[in-house]
Amino acid sequence: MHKYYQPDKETASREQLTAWQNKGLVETVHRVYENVPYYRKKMDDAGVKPDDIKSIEDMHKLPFLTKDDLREAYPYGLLAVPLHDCVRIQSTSGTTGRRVVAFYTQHDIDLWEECCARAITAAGGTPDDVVQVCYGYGLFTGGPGLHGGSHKVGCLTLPMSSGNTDRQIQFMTDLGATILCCTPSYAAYLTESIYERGLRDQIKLKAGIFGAEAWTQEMRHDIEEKLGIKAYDIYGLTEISGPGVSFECEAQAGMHINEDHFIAEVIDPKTGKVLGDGEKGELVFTAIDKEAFPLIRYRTKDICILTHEKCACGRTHVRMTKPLGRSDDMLIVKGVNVFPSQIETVLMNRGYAANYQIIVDRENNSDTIEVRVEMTPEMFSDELSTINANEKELVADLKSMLGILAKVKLVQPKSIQRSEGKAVRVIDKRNLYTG
Ligand code: DLL
Repeated sequence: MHKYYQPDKETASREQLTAWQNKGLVETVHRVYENVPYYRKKMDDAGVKPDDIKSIEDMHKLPFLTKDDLREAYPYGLLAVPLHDCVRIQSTSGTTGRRVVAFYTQHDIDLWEECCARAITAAGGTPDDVVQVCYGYGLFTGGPGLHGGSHKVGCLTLPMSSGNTDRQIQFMTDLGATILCCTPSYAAYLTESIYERGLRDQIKLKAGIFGAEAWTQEMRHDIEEKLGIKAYDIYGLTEISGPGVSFECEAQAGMHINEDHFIAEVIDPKTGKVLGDGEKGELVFTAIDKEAFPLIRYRTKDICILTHEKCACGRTHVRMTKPLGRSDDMLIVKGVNVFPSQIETVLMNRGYAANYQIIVDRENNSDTIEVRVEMTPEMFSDELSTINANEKELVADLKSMLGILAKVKLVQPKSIQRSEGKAVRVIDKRNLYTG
């Protein structure tokens, strides 16, 4: 029944996992050195030859790969097989510079979909389930990845893609969707819309698989409670395959990284030094059994913590925390590091929905930060004095969370634009990185 709970792989001993990783790493390094001139040069420049890599103990000798490398090598420069062998491309949603394009052979697609199938199975999915996929289809990996995973598990798959909320809710109720796959911000929006239409009773959902953007525990609990489901986090990135690089199990205590396919390291983003379990740093991945686009020591910019501690579910694969921020999009406001997730925590703790925007600006050489958040519908009819008091309350909470003063503006319900994909939470008007 649970075809994609694969105990032989997912509960393999550490010795077995290490043996697979050693073999996969050595083979991959030799293969890319021979087939990819860009890698050969990178390794030559770093003074490392394929024979220097005998096991994962030698990983630290290999140079890191970054998004800049991908841009430089765009489009075919990192391809490790003839283009003729590829059957698909996917691409990131990047808005600056050249897009990142990832290539897949049929083997790579199967591997990726298997990861997504494991995620769906870990969320309780079986062939009896109806999986509604409202991640975007197309170049974005969200739709195609979960879609393929759902097929592999044998679920009835509703390939909705993003948007058209009325239609989403109609199919959800008419066809009795039991598992919802979308971004957490869209899940929050769908929840709100289901309540508005008075359709909560007609929803049969039991689980949600939400990822592709940061979300807090508070947001998880809110969605779980309102929809009566269990909400699972799922993580991934186009460069490594897409969603399913890691996923949550029923313990909801970190995401298991599919270690039989990907080696994970956490490094100090400044020095590149490899950090141990429990230490916070930048996540780095090496794909050990991909054919077309096998990235080695790819720096994700996602900040997180790994743990090899035993998980209650029995899976042995290492777990990562949800990304705690990005080493590159962390905001520095008045010299203080600010993560949008901290602001979200404050808002959710005070009962606001996750409809907010953070606007950072600079006036008279001094940074300003303003948080716009929608009033709850009850508040909308309150006196101005009450609204002012609520704003003041939030200012105080934010001050104690962030250590700096942030302006707060309560705006009318529904006035912040909803997202069907990844929400745009931060508007940084300072243009610190241009010119
Ligand atoms: O977002 C793949 C994906 C699709 C993951 C659907 C999960 C579900 P990219 O567009 O390449 O791929 O963006 C990758 O998104 O480096 C993280 O910064 C962020 N991200 C992905 N999953 C999570 C998550 C897809 N669960 C980038 N929590 C990554 C927080 C996430 N951030």
